[in-house]
Amino acid sequence: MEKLTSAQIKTSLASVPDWKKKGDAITRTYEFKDFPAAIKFVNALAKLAEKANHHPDIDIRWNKVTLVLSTHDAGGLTEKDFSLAKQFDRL
Ligand code: H2B
Repeated sequence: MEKLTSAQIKTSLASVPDWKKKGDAITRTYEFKDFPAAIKFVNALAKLAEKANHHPDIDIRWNKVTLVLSTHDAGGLTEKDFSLAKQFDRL
């Protein structure tokens, strides 16, 4: 998978407005009503991540879940990161 150019990253970021670029990755924090709701979300996203064989870094803090996506194999952001971010936003 090819690394995206900075122009491509700019365009892709516009399609996931709640995600922010942080170095070679994109990140978003989701907030839920409580811990069980946050865990339910994590379980659902884990299925999508496994299906795509692309796995976010996950930080869980009570009702907040922060995801970080990057394509380590490519050394930067690829279409895979944005594809998965979109899928997570639809959960
Ligand atoms: N997830 C993410 N986020 N980036 C990767 O580069 C990646 C991955 N690589 N999941 C996959 C697994 C790779 O290690 C396996 C061997 O396909």
